[in-house]
Amino acid sequence: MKLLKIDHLGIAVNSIDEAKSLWKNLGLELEGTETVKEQKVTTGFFTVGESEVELLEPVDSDGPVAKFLEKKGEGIHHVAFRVENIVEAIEELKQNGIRLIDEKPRTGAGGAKIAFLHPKSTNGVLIELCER
Ligand code: CMX
Repeated sequence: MKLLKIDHLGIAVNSIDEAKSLWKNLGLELEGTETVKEQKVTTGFFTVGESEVELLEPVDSDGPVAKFLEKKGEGIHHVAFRVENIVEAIEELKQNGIRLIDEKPRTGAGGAKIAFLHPKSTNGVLIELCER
């Protein structure tokens, strides 16, 4: 497997509505929001060159982003890398002993196939693999 590019940076925020004005001042327009029920989050995307910034606002107090905000406050939540074939990538990482959160891809925002690696096996950074 090979990481192809940074697909997006996920940033946890309390409110996309409040956070979007910063990104407007940085020259970016919010392209729309989408609630991903399974992840208990609403996402808002901004395109930056060939990558994106994804704001993450919790919709439920027991979801992963709500827990992150409670523990660490607003900030970078995950880095997502594009891969060509996520099923093959997961299999290869498993064989190499990398701890995975998802052993099968899930559907994320925009219909992407996504899978997370556990931050305990990735130098403390939550990594998402993403196939579009
Ligand atoms: N980045 C880095 N470390 C993180 C983290 C993050 N985003 N979230 C949690 N951690 C760390 C915690 O600090 C904690 O470390 P310590 O034990 O040293 O304190 C450890 O991971 C366990 O954290 P926790 O608060 O007890 O939380 P959980 O174990 O319940 O869950 C995690 C952590 C990463 C397994 C969970 O958040 C998860 O499954 N994440 C994947 C799904 C997700 O994040 N979805 C939201 C985005 C969806 C999208 O982009 O569409």
